[in-house]
Amino acid sequence: MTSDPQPVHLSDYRPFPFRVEGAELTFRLNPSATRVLSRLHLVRQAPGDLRLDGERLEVLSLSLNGQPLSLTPDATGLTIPAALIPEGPFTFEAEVRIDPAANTALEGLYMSGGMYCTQCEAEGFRKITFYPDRPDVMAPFRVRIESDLPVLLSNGNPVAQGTGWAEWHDPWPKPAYLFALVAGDLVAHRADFVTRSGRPVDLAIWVRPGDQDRCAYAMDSLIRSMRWDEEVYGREYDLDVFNIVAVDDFNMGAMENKGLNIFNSKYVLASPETATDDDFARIEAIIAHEYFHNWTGNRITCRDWFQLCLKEGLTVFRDQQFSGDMRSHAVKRIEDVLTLRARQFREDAGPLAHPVRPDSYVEINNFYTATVYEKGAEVIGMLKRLVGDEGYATALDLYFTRHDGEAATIEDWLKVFEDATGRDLTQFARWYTDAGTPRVTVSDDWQDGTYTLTFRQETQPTPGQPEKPPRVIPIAVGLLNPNGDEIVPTTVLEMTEAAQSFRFEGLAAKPVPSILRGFSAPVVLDRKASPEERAFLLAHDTDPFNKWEAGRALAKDVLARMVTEGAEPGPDWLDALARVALDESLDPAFRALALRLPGEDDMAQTLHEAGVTPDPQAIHAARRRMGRALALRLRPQLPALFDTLREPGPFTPDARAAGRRALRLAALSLLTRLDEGQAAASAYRAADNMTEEVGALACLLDIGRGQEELGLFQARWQGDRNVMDKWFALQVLHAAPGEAAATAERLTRHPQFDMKNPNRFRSVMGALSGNHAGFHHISGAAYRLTADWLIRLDPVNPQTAARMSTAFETWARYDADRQAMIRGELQRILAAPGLSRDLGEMAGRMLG
Ligand code: 0A1
Ligand code: ZN
Repeated sequence: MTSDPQPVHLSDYRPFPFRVEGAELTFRLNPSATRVLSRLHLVRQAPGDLRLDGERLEVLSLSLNGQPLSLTPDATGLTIPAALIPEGPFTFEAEVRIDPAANTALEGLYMSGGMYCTQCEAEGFRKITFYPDRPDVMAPFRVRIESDLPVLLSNGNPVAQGTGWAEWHDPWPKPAYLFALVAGDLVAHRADFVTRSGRPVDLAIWVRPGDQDRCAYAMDSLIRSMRWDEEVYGREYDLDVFNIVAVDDFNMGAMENKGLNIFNSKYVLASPETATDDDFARIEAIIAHEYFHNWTGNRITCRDWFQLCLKEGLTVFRDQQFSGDMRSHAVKRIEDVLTLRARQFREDAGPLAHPVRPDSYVEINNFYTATVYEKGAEVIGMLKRLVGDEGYATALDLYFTRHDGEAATIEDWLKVFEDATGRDLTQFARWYTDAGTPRVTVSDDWQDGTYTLTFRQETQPTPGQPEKPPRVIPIAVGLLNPNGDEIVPTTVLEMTEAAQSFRFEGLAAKPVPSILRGFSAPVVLDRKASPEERAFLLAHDTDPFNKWEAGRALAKDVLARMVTEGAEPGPDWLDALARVALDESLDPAFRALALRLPGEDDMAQTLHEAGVTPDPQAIHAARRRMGRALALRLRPQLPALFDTLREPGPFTPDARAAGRRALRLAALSLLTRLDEGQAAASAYRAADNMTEEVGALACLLDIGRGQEELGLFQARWQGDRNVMDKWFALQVLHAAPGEAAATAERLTRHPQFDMKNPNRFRSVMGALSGNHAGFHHISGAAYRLTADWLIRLDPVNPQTAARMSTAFETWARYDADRQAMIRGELQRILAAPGLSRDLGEMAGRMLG
């Protein structure tokens, strides 16, 4: 680490003083000594030196217009003084040597299982060659790859190839972060696509030999995504080929490199035997996400990394719309809100809170967060609600025509909406610049046929932002009659003040309000409703999200009282939930979601916000009692629920079948609390798909059984990296609180544990922090183990170490002992010699 890395500020943005008219790259691949020749055609746009980024490059030669340059790069790049640069167009050439085999950080050019691949977002290209590695410098690329490996891929269209070489040309100007190269012994799963204007596109998914029969679902998802983007957004694909490559060692989910998406193999490879329903759904979503980036990210990119949400928020929003269209909008919305609350609300409430568009960072890789992605998507959802579907469609058309080929900002994005709809979005822009989750408190009043809803909004201070002016909040509301009929259909109330009332007149009886339908804004809704009212909405609300939300709120009230008062669940909640669980007119996927108990981490946050210090062990114990009470209530129906939902015929991954399996497994999980695992043990043996295999195993592990099944699982899946990740994760996730750290520690000594593989590392250490009561066990063992491994991983893969450190972001919720232990571990991390900028920034921010 260079001492005390300096933050980068949005306000310091300056355009690059040169244009890159073309980049020509030649790669002579060699595992430990790859030579990269680059020829950049440049033109001056404004006065100044030419500064090129470059890190860990061994310089072989540098020249300008053919004249050797005797310049020495510093640790972060190379400066060519203005005096050496001619007036007109000129050519800069560099030859450098890099070592892909030693690149365990998985940024730049690296090796994974014998293949070469790249990851350049955000700032990996500078580890490949000297270049203005910033998203607002866009250029067409020509690439020549020289290697004995049979498959040589880069961005754009293939130009020519021969024995030991291939050439690619990408005609679309792009920033360096979208550059990609792959070389390996790979096989393709192929398909054809014809765009609606008649362009034929060769589609290929490249995998290791033996994996080609697990690509069909990803390919099908790709084709559906391409068609959907044409139909819904009017966006067509723009090259002759579209390639996807699956790699085992990858820091994130996938990457949208132009024409050559690179994926973590777990988000490509799937068969019924190896992938769960959740895996299938995630593959569909991520394939779509990366494909959609072709327009929202690639054709229109970000001016600088502060604008990351411009491409990510919009692309997440689009992939969520797509999944909703492919599956069920109601179920998708509930799942998305569950994720938002679990990850983004948690982030927004702690020391890592930052705006959707941050205004400073030390390491940009630390800002690929739930706030930028998921809250970024929520902000677009609100915008769409405020301007309406038509306004949204007009604004997007304008966005694509106005900014195609450009590197844009959030200001550009909002201006498009203002111009297309005539709306003033000054106040709305706060959603991008202000961190924190608003809390909206509701009270109501009923008088002479007039029903009044009064809302108050308040946002707690976040790091660096003490003041929180009110935001515009679209609150979708419907009103129901006491008999369950809807008397006021969904209406969007626009809250713009700190406190504001809305009146509904001419009503015959006091209505029951359904507030924040569809989760119309990412806020915490604070409404003290009676259990009867919640049960009423659970039974009658016509808005599926709020119907589910009513059940969830009821469950959280029950669980909170169990934790704080030692109460037991009463018949009101049990009966209301049982009615939904057994209602065959409802979608099984919805019923399964209704049966899911509130998460322990979520409960801890809710208690903390209510002024109660959460005791992780007490929450865990209460949640188990809650599950058992529900199981007892449903006892007579559980076996039938489990059996009749069995899918006849072969496995299909569609939403209908997945929903039936989800409900079946919810029933199995309850049954397991009553029969000591008998049903789960036989379900495990009868399972013919991974969803049920993993589902049954999880049930057994939850009650401290499943050792024999773990052995069977291991024997069967030994040779499959992606499936074995599940084996590692399950044991830690479902370990008893007092055993979680020891289980994780034991697994780190397993011969198949490999910290260099991010998926494997996450399957142990990520699972440990996902086991709430285990992670926060009062012994502090999990804290210590996590910190030990972050310190060990940091020099190998700082990016993944930094991401995993968010396990500690919630320290301020807990009691003094736990706080001291966590802070102690964060201080220990901060004191580690040679700490990376990535992990250093995270630990520093968490300590405050
Ligand atoms: N842009 C990708 C995610 C991604 C981001 C950063 C990476 O390395 C630091 C890798 C991938 C996406 O949104 O899918
Ligand atoms: Zn993305």
